[in-house]
Amino acid sequence: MNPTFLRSRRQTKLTEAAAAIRAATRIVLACHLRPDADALGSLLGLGAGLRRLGKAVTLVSPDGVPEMYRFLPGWEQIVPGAVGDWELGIGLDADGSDRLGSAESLILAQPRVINLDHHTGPDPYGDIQVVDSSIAATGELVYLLLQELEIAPDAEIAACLMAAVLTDTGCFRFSNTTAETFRIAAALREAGATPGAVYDAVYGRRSFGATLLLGRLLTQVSRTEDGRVVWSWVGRADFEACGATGEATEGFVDQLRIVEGAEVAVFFREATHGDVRVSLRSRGRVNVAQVAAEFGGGGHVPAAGCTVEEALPSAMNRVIDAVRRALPDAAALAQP
Ligand SMILES: [Mn+2]
Repeated sequence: MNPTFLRSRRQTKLTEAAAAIRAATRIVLACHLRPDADALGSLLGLGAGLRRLGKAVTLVSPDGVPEMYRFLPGWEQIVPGAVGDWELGIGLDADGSDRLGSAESLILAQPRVINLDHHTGPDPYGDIQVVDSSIAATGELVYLLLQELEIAPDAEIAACLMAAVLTDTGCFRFSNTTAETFRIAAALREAGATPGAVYDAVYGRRSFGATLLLGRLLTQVSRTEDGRVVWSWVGRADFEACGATGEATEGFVDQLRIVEGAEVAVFFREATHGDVRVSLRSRGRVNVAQVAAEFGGGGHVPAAGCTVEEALPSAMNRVIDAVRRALPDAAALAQP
């Protein structure tokens, strides 16, 4: 779809969302499972903005706030679930309402529901769907919505939205980074947010256990004969031996993405229940969101994820097979 059309559709939806917010006094907001900085930053940034409008706001993250994101101002206000009554529910950064986990029924039960998201998934929900896959971060949509509500970001809101935008653009490196992204980032910087503080908190530190685990990732790395697909894994035994937790693997897939010749990088992590979490990254020629969708996951063209309920070796085989099939000239290579 052409960008002008997308922008005008987005503007219509933002106006509708702002009207619904103005009409409500009690509002519940929730972000997706296994939250990232875009989910939590959007939750906190929008929550702080709505409070400035005098709204009573409840902020829900079904999986809580991981240690690494506890630099976000106001994170202590986030609860894993809530009971009460509200007039409006807002889901953030969730590719389908099921991504809200235990907060799904809470959000969908509200008299009016806004869905604020930038994923490509085919599963929209809510009365007002502010969904624009051309935008880099849900945090940008929150910024635009606050503008619509005539709220200029203060230092707290700016810090939260900067975290959202900086991380979902890979520090402004990904192809989703637009001129508009920089205009929004400039406004956030003007309001007091510093990209360096976000970088230090999210990427600039690694625990000793995570460092040992990274060593395992690097020694267990493999690639296809042509080098176009690079993957590695860490199993439960690795976590135990290194004294590391699931959070330690943040950014691991990027260590695979930077291998020379890699078009697609895949990181497999054996979770405590025995299922396998898969992170996929692409240099852009392969749509890894489509690969992830084959396994019930989702994401964006360059970055996606899924969970495979199988033993690690068979999960790895199946996903790498699917990636091979998704390579642009896979059909030509298959010719005898
Ligand atoms: Mn996002």
